[in-house]
Amino acid sequence: MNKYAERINRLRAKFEDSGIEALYINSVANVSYFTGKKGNDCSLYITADEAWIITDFRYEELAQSMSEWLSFYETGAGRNTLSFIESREERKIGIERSYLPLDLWLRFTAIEGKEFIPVHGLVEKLRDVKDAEELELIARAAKIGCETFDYILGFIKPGMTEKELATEIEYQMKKRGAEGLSFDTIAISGAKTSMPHGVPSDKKIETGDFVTMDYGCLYGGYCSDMTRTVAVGQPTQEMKDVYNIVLKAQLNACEKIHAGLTGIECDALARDVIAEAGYGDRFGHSLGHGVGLFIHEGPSFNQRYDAPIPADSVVSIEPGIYLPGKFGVRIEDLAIIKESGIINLVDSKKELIIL
Ligand SMILES: [Mn+2]
Repeated sequence: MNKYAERINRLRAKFEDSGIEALYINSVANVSYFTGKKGNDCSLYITADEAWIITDFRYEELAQSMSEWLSFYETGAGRNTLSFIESREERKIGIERSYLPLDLWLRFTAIEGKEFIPVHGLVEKLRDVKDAEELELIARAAKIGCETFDYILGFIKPGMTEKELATEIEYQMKKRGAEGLSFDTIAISGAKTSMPHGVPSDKKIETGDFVTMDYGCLYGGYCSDMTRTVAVGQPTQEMKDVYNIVLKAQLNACEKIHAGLTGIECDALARDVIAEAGYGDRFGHSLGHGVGLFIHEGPSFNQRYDAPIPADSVVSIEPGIYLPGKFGVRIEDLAIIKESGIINLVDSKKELIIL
């Protein structure tokens, strides 16, 4: 049995607890998880003993290449998702509450004799734990990010704009084999670094600025994510002090996180260091998020995630301190979580770099 069929079986094992006889899957990442291909314009329908891919003529060959584990329902000429669902015997059909378009929900629920049950996180929970091949793809994506950082240190110069820097980061990742970006590149400077998700603009990088770069790429469909903050020219004492607090928090988390701790406990490993230094209210986001087919998935390091973090999940470790009107610092690595600790996929230098 191939790994996609195995994944489908693991999903089926959850049907009974969810009170469903079938699951309709239309989120691109979740379709990708069961097909191994980018799941655009395709949806899946999984029952206890059948698995269908629903798509049109353009994807005929692709769908047929999956015939080992997926039957193909070709849409077009009066056949569509609705007619497929109508033709099915299952009565209790799960839909992905976070992804089903409202339009489809309205059409589905107009079908008589069926009950549509919104489910949440069934596939996502499976995706939290990565297999060896997935870990390899994420590691490769992360390595492209690290190599790009090495290159970009020699590229940053006062007078260039944030947009120029962001564009170069993206070009360098693609040149190194990335097939795309895992999210819009953040490259911001000076006072703008106090905005955790600031957008690159025509602002020029100036001597004395912090520059924060938060970026990642796609490789084999999987995401990477990393952040570094560097100084261009001599930073002030306050900039150095704040940087070193974030660094201390980040290192403490990297050293002590392991599978089995809850997301709350992991988050506290960094948050407590920042709070003790007096900046607790200036670290307003979570410590980390899962990364995989999506840039933000499970599990999470935050102040609410009270479940144990599973081994072989991949999570970012990214504390920050943000001082409005002045500057911000964030340092982010990406780690495979193991029982014994983490495997850090980002090996770029973390001590303050002054260019
Ligand atoms: Mn991140």
